[in-house]
Amino acid sequence: MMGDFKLTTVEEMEAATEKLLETGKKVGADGWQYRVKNQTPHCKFGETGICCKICSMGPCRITPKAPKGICGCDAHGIVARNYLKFTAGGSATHSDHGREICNTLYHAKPEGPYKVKDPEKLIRIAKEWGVETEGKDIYDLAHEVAILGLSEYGKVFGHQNFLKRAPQHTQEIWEREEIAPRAIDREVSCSLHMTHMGCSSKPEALIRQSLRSGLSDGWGGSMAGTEFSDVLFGTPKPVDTEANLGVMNKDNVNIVVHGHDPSLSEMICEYADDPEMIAYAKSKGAKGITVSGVCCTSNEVAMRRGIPMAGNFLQQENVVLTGACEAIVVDVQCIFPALGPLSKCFHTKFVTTSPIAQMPDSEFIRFHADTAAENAKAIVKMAIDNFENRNPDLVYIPDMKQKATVGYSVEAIVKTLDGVTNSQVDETGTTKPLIECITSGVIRGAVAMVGCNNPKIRPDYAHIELMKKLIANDIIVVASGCSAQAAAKAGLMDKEAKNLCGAGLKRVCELADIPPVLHMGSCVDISRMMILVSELAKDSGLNISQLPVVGCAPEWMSEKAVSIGNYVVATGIDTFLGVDPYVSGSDQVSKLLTEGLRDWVEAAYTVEKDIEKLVDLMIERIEEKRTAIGI
Ligand code: XCC
Repeated sequence: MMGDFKLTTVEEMEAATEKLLETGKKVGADGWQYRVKNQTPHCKFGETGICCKICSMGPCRITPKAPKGICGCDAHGIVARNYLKFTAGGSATHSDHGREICNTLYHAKPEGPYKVKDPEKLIRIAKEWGVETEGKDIYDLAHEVAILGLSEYGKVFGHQNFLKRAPQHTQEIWEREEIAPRAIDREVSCSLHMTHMGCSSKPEALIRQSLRSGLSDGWGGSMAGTEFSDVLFGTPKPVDTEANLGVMNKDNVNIVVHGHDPSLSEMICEYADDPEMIAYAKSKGAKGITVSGVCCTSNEVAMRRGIPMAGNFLQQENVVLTGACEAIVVDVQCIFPALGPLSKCFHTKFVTTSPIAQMPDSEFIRFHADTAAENAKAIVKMAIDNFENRNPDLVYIPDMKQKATVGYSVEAIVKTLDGVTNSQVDETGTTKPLIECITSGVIRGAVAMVGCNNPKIRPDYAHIELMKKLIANDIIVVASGCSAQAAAKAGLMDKEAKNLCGAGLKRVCELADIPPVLHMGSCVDISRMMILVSELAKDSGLNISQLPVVGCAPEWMSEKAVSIGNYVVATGIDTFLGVDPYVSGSDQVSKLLTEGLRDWVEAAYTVEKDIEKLVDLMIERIEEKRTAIGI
């Protein structure tokens, strides 16, 4: 019996967007849907990666008549150089986010606003890094570990600390292939050095560095971001929440948090919950305050606090178009500059808070760890004061939301799946019960669904359709970023979605009381997935590349996604993309990424724009891996 459970379809979401765009027309608002039309068709040189503008002799563009740039670089060198620059951009971005979290940890104090919420995890990391923990005050320890974390960025000698978490075999590959990242910042600098005019133009060298720069993100900056966010704000545990635009409440002051760094959103949530603030909101005619989120900052607060998710990347303009958003408060990354002018068409305050992401038509309230409490209070108050400026004639919140259970950190997954196998309950907290489910074939394998939306792909459609087919084939899905939000909006994180699974996965969902798509967090939290596969490999005695596990980013768009792709592949996991990373202009680079990498790191990319084919290729790959290990 499926009871009342019904997925929200992409068609229904599109109909809601259409209606919101109607409101937009009334007030003269722009939208990405219109801008895409103006930008299409895209420049073929850019799209295939054969435009070079790294020096001022150009720009040089490769054509049959002009097969080389002025310096003599051919299409392969140009494409590979652009690919490395793209990766370095993503790596820098994730890693700088991680640095900010280390900095927040450094500012943690017993009296707040930032406290240590998971001291056990802090102690675990400290021991792992060889720090004496005995008899030490937890805040002294936090400061010591924070400084060590920050030092990873400029480490003078050796490799990053977290690499030791990988299985021995993986570490040996990284050593052998000379892709073990050194200092986190060094890999980004080195990448930009290599792509400077007159340095590398050999695809192999540039792609090798792309892997190393990616690894410095996934096993360095992103991992620091995840781990120290857990220390500060708590390691996620399963929690119920809701997703899609219907989580906004027309009777309440609506504050939408958007971006990536939980240091800001955690404080906003804290103050929006303050009885004094709620009373103030009531004094202004509202019934209360609703905080909801967009993009990864939403994933962060959903995972830890159950804060509802208003939407993902391509839904960010929709929250303003509801006419019921008092403030959209952003920190860094994936924020449309369009939000400034759009907010001006409504009463919405567009509040930027980071020197890293400053935009026209926004109110800039500089957020700092030292003044976080007063900054957050000021923002919440500003939103409340803005409630009376709302134009009721423009308010339309689509009645569309789904229940979701989120919060599946590795710790939570291990704990939750512990009771699944009735043969033995593993008391030691290993991944063995999960391995048992996979070896017995109850679960065929796992897919890590990650990444963004991209107008090149019908938004959310690829995420949702792929996941539906995977779970129907008894493949469990772990998801993060905007992919996770697509799943939640559709209803795939409702435990009732077990009814869409094959018999094996359905049984596991019932026994463990989990949804078939597990929300593992934001995009920096793909580092959690790296830990999970490492543990699976260690506990099963297999190499990561032998596990029936693949990664997939069907609608990716950002530089960060390419950095992620590189570290996922370099960790030994085949990765499937639905959008080409601007490399089709070089058969050599394309071949290297889709085949050659396998000789280096035992995994490679598959790029397939046909979503049906993409999912079938993943299922095929998982079955091949099962056969290869004899299960
Ligand atoms: Fe951004 Fe992280 Fe992509 Fe979503 S998935 S569009 S990068 S928010 Ni990270």
